[in-house]
Amino acid sequence: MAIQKILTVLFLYLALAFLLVELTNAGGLQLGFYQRTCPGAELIVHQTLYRYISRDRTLAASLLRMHFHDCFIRGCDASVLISSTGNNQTEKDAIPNKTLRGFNVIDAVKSALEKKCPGVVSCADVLALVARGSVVMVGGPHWDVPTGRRDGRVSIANEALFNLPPPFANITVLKQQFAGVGLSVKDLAVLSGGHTIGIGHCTTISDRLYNFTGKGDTDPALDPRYAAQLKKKCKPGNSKTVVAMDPGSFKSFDEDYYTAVAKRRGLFQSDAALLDDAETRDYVTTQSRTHGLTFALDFAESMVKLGNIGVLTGEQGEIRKRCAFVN
Ligand code: HEM
Ligand SMILES: *[C@@H]1O[C@H](CO)[C@@H](O)[C@H](O)[C@H]1NC(C)=O
Ligand SMILES: *[C@@H]1O[C@H](CO)[C@@H](O)[C@H](O)[C@H]1NC(C)=O
Ligand SMILES: *[C@@H]1O[C@H](CO)[C@@H](O)[C@H](O)[C@H]1NC(C)=O
Ligand SMILES: CC(=O)N[C@H]1CO[C@H](CO)[C@@H](O)[C@@H]1O
Repeated sequence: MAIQKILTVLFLYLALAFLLVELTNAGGLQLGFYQRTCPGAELIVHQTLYRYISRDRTLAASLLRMHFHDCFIRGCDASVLISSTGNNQTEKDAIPNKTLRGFNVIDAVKSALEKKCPGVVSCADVLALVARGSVVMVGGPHWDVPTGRRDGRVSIANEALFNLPPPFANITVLKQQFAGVGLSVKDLAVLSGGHTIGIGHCTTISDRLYNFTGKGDTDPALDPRYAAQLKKKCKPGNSKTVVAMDPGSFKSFDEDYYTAVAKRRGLFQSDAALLDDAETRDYVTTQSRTHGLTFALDFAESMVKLGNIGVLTGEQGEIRKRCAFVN
């Protein structure tokens, strides 16, 4: 027993050491990119973010999701933050984004940074650092965030609609969409664990509860007793109410998500779909059985990969002055 424990700890340390070497220069980004140009940048991000999250823990979930949405569309270039103008409908206006909250937090962080070192820290890096800080502040793992991302100049509503996985996606679609941005099947299983925090709107599961195949039926992949509970909260046509994705601990980053999914209590079809593929199912059941033995480390690793998707570096893009507008 003792030997097993020592080996496990040793393994985790080795994996972490390997990860750090592996990722220090990933994708043209580097750790401590702002060390000379804006000393204390990460501290400013952390302190500003803490002011908001200590008042409202539920913001953490939305801020994590914001980084995910950003990276899936045109890479992590802060295109998710650009406001629509004139006839330009940007990602912010796309349906999946209507439920994002916390844009004001990003603006506050960016203002604090601009005060200290104007025009230096990109909004894309702000999103990456805020996502990490959010997870840490609600009890999740810490990871080193390589920085040096530049901000994009383009944001198109339709791209968000077509490139973000919808909550009714099956496992084939999910694997395709993750592969499309260079993420593995394991990354899919691991990053879905982000649903350990946060909420979903009743509208998102309404068909699952009341009209799964268009015949007034319920998704058979959902535990019937859980479906009954959800129906009490989410009456047909209710668009305002929200339900926790990881009931009991939706404000804390833990590994309970996998237990819920294993018990067929994942909120979305995309959560339930993790049971439809051998590799993702194995990940779900293993994390559930071992109380998330490797989840924290896996999540840290996959988040760094997520944060590397299609980044602009060097002379590409720009450093936006205000995150909602291109310069
Ligand atoms: C695998 C495909 C995914 C799908 C289909 C999906 C879909 C969704 C949907 C529909 C919502 C609910 C929005 C609402 O009704 O307010 C949601 C919330 C959320 N998602 Fe995902 N998601 C996916 C992956 C991810 C990933 C990779 C992350 C981050 C690592 C993530 C983090 C979150 C968080 C934290 C929330 C809660 C937001 C809040 O409380 O405001 N999701 N997701
Ligand atoms: C606005 O739309 C035009 C045409 O689609 C595009 O070239 C331009 O980059 C868009 N602006 C932004 C901010 O996305
Ligand atoms: C998954 O969904 C896609 C798109 O809706 C569909 O074309 C495909 O047949 C589905 N695959 C399975 C295995 O259900
Ligand atoms: C159920 O789905 C069918 C087919 O998509 C649709 O015609 C019908 O209006 C839906 N019923 C309700 C109550 O939403
Ligand atoms: C303009 C628009 O509809 N975009 C929305 C994206 O989501 C944020 C946060 O809920 C709203 O403030 C925006 O209005």
